Amino acid sequence: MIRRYDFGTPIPTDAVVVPVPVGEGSLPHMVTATRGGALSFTVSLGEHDMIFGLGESVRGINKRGFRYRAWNTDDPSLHEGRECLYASHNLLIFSGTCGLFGAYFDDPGNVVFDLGYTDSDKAVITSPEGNISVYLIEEDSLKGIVHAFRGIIGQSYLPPKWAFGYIQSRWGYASEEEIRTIVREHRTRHIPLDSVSMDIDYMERFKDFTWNQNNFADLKKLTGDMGKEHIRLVPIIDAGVKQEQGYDVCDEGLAKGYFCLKADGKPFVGAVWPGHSYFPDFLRPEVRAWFGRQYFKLLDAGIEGFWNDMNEPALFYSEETLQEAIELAESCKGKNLGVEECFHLKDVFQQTANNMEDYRRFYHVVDGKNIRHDRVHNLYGYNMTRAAAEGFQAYQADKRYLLFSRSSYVGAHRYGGVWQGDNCSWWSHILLNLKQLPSLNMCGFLFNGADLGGFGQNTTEDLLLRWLQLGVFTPLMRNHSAQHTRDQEIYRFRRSEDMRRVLTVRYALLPYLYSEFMKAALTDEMLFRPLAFDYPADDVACRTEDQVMLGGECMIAPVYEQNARGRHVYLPEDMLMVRFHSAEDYDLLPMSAGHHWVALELNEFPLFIRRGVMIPLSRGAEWVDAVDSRTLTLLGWDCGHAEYAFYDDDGQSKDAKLEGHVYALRVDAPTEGFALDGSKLIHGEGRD
Ligand code: MIG
Repeated sequence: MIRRYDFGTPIPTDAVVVPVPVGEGSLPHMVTATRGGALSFTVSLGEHDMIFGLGESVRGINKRGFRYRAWNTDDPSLHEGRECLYASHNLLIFSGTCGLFGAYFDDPGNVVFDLGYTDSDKAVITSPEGNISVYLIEEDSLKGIVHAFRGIIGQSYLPPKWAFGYIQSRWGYASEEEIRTIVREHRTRHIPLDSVSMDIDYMERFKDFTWNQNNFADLKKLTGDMGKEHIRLVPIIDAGVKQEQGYDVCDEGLAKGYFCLKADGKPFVGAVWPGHSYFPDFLRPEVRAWFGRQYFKLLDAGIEGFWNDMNEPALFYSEETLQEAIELAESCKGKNLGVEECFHLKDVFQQTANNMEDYRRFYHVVDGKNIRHDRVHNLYGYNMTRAAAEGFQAYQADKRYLLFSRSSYVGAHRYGGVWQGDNCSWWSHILLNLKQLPSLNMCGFLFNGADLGGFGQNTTEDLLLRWLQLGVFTPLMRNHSAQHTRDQEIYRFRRSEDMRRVLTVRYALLPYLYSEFMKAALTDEMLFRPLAFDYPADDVACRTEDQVMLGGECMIAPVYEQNARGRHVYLPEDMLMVRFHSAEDYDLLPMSAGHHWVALELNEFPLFIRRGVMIPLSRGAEWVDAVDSRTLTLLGWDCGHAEYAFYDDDGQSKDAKLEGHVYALRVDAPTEGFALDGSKLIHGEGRD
């Protein structure tokens, strides 16, 4: 049961798209209080109560014990002290003596979630101005709460099937030649590959919807040639539009009044990659329609997928903040600065980026009224994504496009996926990646993935290999790294053959992963779940955060420590371990419930399948379109009469549905149109 409780004048966000009845009386489970203009909601916590949710954020799957903040921020250092990352997903799920309920805090401003940080026995959620809708969700299970929440926020975005292929990316690819080389290096070595991302250097001086005429002289020819190699190019689009006379997007946006304005009615200018830039007011439908149409230029050139960046929006500086800093510096000139003053001076220059004063300097138009940016800050990336998706819809209504964004808010999950921002080549970020998967899924973001191998800092061969072993299971599987860091393409490394073998497993599992993804999206379920969701009565499972459930059948447990030759795994029930070396080479080991030390050399990684069910494995391929999803092997233990509900479709039609697309796969009664090979099936304790 879901009820809505409104406080003040909530700002429309379109996060929730299904009408929810208004609750009577006061908000259950929480004490509501006002302080200054702020409004707080307090939940009293029992000692072992757990709190789930918050989508893209740092720390545990159980969010208890820290303070988080909803404030989409471009800061490429995802350390444990960060209160906010690139996205705001304001869902909390409480479980324990405090009750079993979810609460969605729909307020696009700077909401603070103090989850047992100030007072360990209290969760206090504060809305800065008290204009908020709280959706209270009461169901009898954790899964049920998420399912109900997902039911009111609308169906998750469906990517095309090819988007599940491996994507090679790097900030710095600057020419057609370079892209052709990368593709060749993969193809000649038989390293599977479906796409190459194009980062900002493909543009003409960082101008959105342009491409460099010297280095990409004929983009249409390039996409055509790539198409013959079964490769799609995926260009980046940034939020800021370069200020430049004669640049059509700039001129048109100004003429039509589509950019965010300051209080004096002049367009706000902030500096990002193109230098001085304007910021489209994506909150207005007519601006979204206009911006969405700009994508046609690249769609016409054969592009079928994009990533939207810098849409928190990131600001390097504004003239105003920079001027203040310069004035301060000038006032210091010739003075004998004390330590404090000197540090202050440095800070002031640091703080010209993503400065709160700048976010208070410009306005959006919502329902005909001017509204200051900081009050709707977290809606910006969401509506940029929406603009793109609405553009694709207008371009070709029945086709799925790949789209993923850096910044998001609940609601954006209907229009695109996300990537988890600028991580680093650190082992701890493999674990962060893992923990974010179920939390993102709770909030509707099923299509997601982190920069495999790490974005910032220099990767190492073993880190990339281990991270790919997790990436095998994430819907977006993209190797991406920052400029000036060590080369990170698979073929650069001595162990590239081991990495290639990891990718063969991705493509062999693709029919299964796609099937589970689509079923989850079409039925408002999670692809990845905390163990606590599946085994709520098992306290060890509830506290296990370095393993997550995948789909209806599996559990994953990646190795995330350097030099490890295995790891501890907790099995909440009997499971079959598939220890992969490659798609053709794997061991099947039945294991009983309990604690295990699992040996896993650098070129080995596990997938656990519940006893009594099975999953399909294909023969793989070097690109998605070549994967034969009608010739399958079934893997399982003790599941001779089990059935796998296999979803498959053409991979591109927009109106995907379960009806007519689910096939019951059984070993003893093969489904028509499928070639099944039951030879890998294990029955009872034995193996064949
Ligand atoms: O300020 O486009 O997160 O993936 O490579 C950095 C350059 C801008 C941030 C993105 C990253 C991308 C980079 N961008």
